[in-house]
Amino acid sequence: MRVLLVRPPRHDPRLALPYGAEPLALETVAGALDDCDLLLLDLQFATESIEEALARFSPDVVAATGYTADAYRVNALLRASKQHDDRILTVVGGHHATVAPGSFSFPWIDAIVLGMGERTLRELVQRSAEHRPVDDVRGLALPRDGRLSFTEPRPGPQTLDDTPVPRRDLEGALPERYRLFGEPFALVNTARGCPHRCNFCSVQSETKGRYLTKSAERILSELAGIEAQLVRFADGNTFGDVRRMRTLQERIRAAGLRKRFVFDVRADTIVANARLMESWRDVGLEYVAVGFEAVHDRRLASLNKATTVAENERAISILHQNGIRIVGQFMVDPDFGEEDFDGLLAFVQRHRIDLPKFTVTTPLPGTPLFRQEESRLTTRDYRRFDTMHAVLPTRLPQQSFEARFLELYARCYGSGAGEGVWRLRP
Ligand code: B12
Ligand code: SF4
Repeated sequence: MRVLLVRPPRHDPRLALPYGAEPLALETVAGALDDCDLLLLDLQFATESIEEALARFSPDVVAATGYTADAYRVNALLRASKQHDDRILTVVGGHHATVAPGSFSFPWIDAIVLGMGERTLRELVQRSAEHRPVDDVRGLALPRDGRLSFTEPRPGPQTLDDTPVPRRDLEGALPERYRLFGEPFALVNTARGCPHRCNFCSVQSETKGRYLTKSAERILSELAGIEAQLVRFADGNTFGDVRRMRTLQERIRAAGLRKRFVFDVRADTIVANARLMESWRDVGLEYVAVGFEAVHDRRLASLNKATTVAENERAISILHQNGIRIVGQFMVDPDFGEEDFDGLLAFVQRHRIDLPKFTVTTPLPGTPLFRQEESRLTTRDYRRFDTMHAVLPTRLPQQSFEARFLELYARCYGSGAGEGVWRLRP
């Protein structure tokens, strides 16, 4: 069977990320498609069009991924695939497909995969090879006659140790384009879901509230097979199980594995495990991404973040003391006034956050915040749900809000920012 795996292009040039990350979700599902001919079309970087790839590769299956802001483009890609040849089985999976399958309820889509897609996609491809219907494959939403019908839910795994090792060798991969801070890097997924319940975060919905992990042994063997020196753990929350991370640090040290790491860690976890941060620094931890989110306790409480500004500040000083660089994530609320923008910028500068990242608070489908704010949304155009645009009413006039948002990046990085830092265009 011939399977074309597609990642859509970036939808908005404003989201000019400082690097491109490998399409880990597609590499992961590809790991379960042992005896298939696979072609990756990574439209974030590829110059070939979907039409060209379809003509060149003649796939039996086209399988696409995407976030919420990508839904429109994923639909266009699968529509083009169906138009090219209506015998192609068209499949969509990923985060948005899981939390908002209705976005893909169109006749040109045969199957919407809900949740972790390795086993489901494998079964879909097998069915297609045997010319059998897919209607009873577990874990699907099926667009039928303008409505969605759902198959029996697929029970999730108990551990991630049984998941396939991602295929980083796919034809069509563009490793030279996957760079972080200007250098080649690899993404390694070690955990899914999260034990916390921040109301803006959709990570919990991917595992129905459970926290699933790979063991230290499994992570170590995956790391050993990776060429890049720099590794970013691609988890919502890498340190949800601190004991696991202690064991992994010890194993890495004992094995003498020399890599440099980027992790996401919560501020309260850093504060409670300052010595562990130091130990990780000694085995290569260089950057920690922290969701500080806000500079007022009142606001942190309204996000259900379960951290305080004092904890954020303590975490910052622990990271500074250990020489670990900080990727600090902050949410810009549509309700921000001039004084809030000033206060946020002052906090970032005062605390010498190395790489601040600002996003506009966005009620993403599948989150408690979405359910809470749905009636106030100013648009349902998911292209704007990229966390770079306001989709709720702004207190400042919309244009002033946008200008002040962009100014945060300009003030932190200057206008001549190049590869390695965030660039944002108006
Ligand atoms: C690592 C990460 C990043 C990395 C790398 C992303 C990448 N691979 O390109 C970086 C830092 C670059 C990043 C950037 C962004 N991210 Co991000 N990111 C994540 C994170 C933490 C892990 C994603 C990951 O790689 N997981 C590991 C893989 C293996 O799992 P997976 O993607 O879930 O895929 C599985 C299933 O979804 C399914 N599946 C997925 N695709 C497909 C396709 C098919 C055909 C099938 C069958 C199945 C399937 O099967 C896979 C294997 O089980 C998630 C949170 C999370 N825990 O998911 C957020 C998350 C995905 N990111 C999010 C967002 C919003 C963004 C940004 C828009 C933020 C911003 N404004 O900068 C950008 C967009 C980047 C872009 N357009 O490319 C949101 C998406 C929410 C949404 N509904 O859209 C998430 C969920 C976090 C959140 N805020 O809730 N991100
Ligand atoms: S924002 Fe981070 S800590 Fe909060 S629920 Fe999401 S992954 Fe967990």
